[in-house]
Amino acid sequence: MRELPTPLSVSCLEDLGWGLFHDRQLSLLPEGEHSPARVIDVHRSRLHLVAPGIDTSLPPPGNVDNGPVTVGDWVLLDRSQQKIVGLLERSSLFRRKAPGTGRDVQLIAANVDTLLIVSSCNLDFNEARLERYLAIGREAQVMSIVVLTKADLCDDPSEYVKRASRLSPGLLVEAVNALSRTSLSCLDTWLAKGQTIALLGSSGVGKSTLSNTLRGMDDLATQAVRSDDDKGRHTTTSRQMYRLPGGSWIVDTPGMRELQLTDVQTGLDDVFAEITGAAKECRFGDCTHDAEPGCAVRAAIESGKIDADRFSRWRKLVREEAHNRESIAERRARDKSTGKLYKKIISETQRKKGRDI
Ligand SMILES: Nc1nc2c(ncn2[C@@H]2O[C@H](COP(=O)(O)OP(=O)(O)OP(=O)(O)O)[C@@H](O)[C@H]2O)c(=O)[nH]1
Ligand SMILES: [Mg+2]
Ligand SMILES: [Zn+2]
Repeated sequence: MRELPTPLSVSCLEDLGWGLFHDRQLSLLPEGEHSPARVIDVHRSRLHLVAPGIDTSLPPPGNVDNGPVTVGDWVLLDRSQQKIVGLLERSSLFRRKAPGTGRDVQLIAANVDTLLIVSSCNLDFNEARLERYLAIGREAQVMSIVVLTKADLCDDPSEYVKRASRLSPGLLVEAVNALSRTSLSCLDTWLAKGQTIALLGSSGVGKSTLSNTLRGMDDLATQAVRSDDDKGRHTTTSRQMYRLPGGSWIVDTPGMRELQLTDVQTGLDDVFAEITGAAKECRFGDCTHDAEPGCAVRAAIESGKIDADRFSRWRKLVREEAHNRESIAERRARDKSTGKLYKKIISETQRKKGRDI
């Protein structure tokens, strides 16, 4: 078994981010039969679970990578605390199509309050990639902040901030030096006790560096990026939650090589609101915005109200998302086991209480 770090002691569930949303679900279950615990580490074949008086590592129900449980999840343990018997509904969930050609969905993190989309003020910076992360954050309805690291290595970070700010109205963008705690004080508002923040971004942007600085420790492995293209070396390999000094939690994740979207229609509509808004004014409801008469989107591009590059990126994402969603739905129809664990606890609840969750 993998060696666990020093046991985490939490005095109450609230210390772990437990709140009304999950409490309501628990209140529908028979008292004393299940105890909730939070998944703070997903690593190969084990889930690390923590709750008051519990710090344990158990095998997940099903396959870890594409399985039904992810970091940040609240699971229910049986009375002996030896087995996971249920999964609580999530207040938020990030997911993507699993890398490669398969039709699996990979869950990234659950029950997150704030998403930090991390990129750097260097060659990593890429609008199209940021829009992908933003769509995931908006779909999950969590506050998303773009954090641009390595501002200390850049002559004019404000150029990057400007470019990122244009990606969504009102988007909060912070340029920081991830090695300096003072520079990260702009994030303090999101770090209140019991809050969970997650870091997403490509390899080498400084997610683990930022976690280390916020924790006031430097035990998470970090590695210099390649000098020719600023790409990272995929140093972090597991998704793990760490407690910060003020009592919030940070989820560090491995850098993503590929972020294929699925099930984020609303998120895309939201990130590209100026395009979806204009599309409502097109003469034909099914306008493809190619050559139809009365196309309000093309008119807005011509008048400069909509950026042509953003339109091309939107179109690419909408097609990709629809393709992935459809192929995954087909697969789901064949594989009814997805969501079995959740359904199990719901049906058990309904049977015992005769009520709806
Ligand atoms: N000067 C400076 N260096 C930084 C900053 N952020 C990260 N670095 C450096 O960038 C390199 C990569 O940082 P990591 O924290 O390993 O990046 P990561 O995002 O965790 O990468 P993966 O684990 O591979 O996904 C390290 O050498 C860090 O010291 C920053 O804001 N300023
Ligand atoms: Mg890392
Ligand atoms: Zn149109």
